[in-house]
Amino acid sequence: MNLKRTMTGTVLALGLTVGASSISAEELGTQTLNAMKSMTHSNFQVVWNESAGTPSFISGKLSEKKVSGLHEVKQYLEEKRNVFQLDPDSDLEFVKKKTDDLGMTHYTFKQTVNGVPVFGAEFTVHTNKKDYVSAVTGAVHPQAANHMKNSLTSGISKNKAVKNAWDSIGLTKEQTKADDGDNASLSQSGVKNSAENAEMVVYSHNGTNKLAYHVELQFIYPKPANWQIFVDADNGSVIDSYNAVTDAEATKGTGTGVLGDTKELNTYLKNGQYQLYDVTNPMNGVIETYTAQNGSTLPGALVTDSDNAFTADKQAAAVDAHAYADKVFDYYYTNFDRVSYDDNGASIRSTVHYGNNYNNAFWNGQQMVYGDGDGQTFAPLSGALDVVAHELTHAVTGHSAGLVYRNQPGALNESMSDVFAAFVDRDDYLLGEDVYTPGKSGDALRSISNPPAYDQPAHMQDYVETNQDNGGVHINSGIPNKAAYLTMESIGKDKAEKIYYRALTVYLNPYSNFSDARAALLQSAKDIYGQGSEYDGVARAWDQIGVQ
Ligand code: D38
Ligand code: ZN
Ligand code: CA
Repeated sequence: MNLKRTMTGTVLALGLTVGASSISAEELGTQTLNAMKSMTHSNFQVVWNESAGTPSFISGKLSEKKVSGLHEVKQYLEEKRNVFQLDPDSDLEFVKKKTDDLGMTHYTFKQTVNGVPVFGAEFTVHTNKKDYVSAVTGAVHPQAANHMKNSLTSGISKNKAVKNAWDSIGLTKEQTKADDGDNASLSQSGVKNSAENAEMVVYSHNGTNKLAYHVELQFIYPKPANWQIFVDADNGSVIDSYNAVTDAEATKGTGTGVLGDTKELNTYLKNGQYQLYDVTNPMNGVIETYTAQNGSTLPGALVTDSDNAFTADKQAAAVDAHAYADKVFDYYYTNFDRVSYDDNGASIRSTVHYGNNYNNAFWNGQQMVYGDGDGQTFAPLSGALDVVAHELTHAVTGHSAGLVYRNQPGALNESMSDVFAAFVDRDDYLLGEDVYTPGKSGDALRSISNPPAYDQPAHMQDYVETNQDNGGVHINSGIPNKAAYLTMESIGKDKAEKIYYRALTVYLNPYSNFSDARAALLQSAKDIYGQGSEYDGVARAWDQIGVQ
């Protein structure tokens, strides 16, 4: 990187001579700077290119007399050779002269070394309408001349350079012509599907100057590219290369989930790899899915695939984490206009393959994390939509009610995650049935319709006082879970979810207890539906579990 320094000078008259042989940028800079001070005009501005040891932009009154026409511009440069470090006869090739509508004239040159252009080294002298030099701009590499004068012999042919360039991107010109002729609009426009181009240049890169072929490889198939490749003219190696068509776009892939089902995935093509990176949702961030690399460091590595078909067994957990995170995003967005868990479009990140046979999943305050399960008790936990909904709802709760994760507020927090899991995975009241005990059917981790079947209380008289599990947050959640189930049965899930979402985001707070939850839900029912059957349904549900 070129560090730049800007300075403003009021100048003294000083005489100075500059040696011409090979010197460092720093020495050159000091010499040039001193020489610049000898330009006897006040109030000039300089942008300094430290690595080249030359100014890249000087403006001010830069000539003591009129400079008009190419001949006088060259004379001027000759006179100021100690500043610009260039011999206008041997180092510069005139490119064009243009006078603009302000009456200023711009003389553009390119720097050459023995007639070979220095890549990107354009140099312009600007004169004002009175023909005084008002600016000199451009990036020149005076050291290119110093370093290269004796090494301008090319070891390889242009054809060999082009071949090495194709090799370096792993394609042949034939492969990029695959669709030539098929595309009517392209062939009509005279634009070729595939073009190659090579020119010999002096290339300044990382502080060295080398004779190189600047090879351009431009094509549409197999994907759009504009490769800029610099091949060492001496030994044929690639000095530098980049693709000026940014190789990244939203794509649609497919995948096989934990239960063997096939699904569409929103993916992203970057540098030839498809990523589980979904940019299609109306959010600021993205939905992105990682794999833990060594057990438990988070987030791990973004999951990628070379052909956009995520069908390998080891990809299944990531496929479901990715697809289900999107489903849950859609649930909150379409039903409640909520844009991600923070309602501000935050990225939704998941990591799968966490730990070793880890029989759990969690929200860590920043992202979702899923174990693979041990294969007996659990299949990979992201394989269940309701588990994903449960975890992401912890994030929603954290950014809304903020229920603290202990005792009654903690049990309400847990309950909200189970209840929204039953709204998202809509056709049962069970949690985790799709991944719990893959060898056994009909069981689950919890049930909001029948908490006691899973060792949870379903009535306030069975509330468990314990120091375990943050005061039994996964135990006592059975009580508000049962109330939610009774509400759903009474008024339907469509109405119940509106009431629950409003209570969670409007009326509950970090220290709300079960009675506060009852009051918050009743208030929400009243706000939305008035004091009718919906309100009564909520009231009867909480009556039945013994919370007033
Ligand atoms: C049952 C069995 C073994 C382990 C577990 C449960 C067994 O039957 O042998 C562990 N476990 C899993 C869960 N609860 N305990 C269920 C998950 C749900 C979402 C799938 C769960 N996880 C907690 C949560 O999200 O609230 O509820 C996270 C716990 C965090 C642990 N540090
Ligand atoms: Zn939970
Ligand atoms: Ca379920």
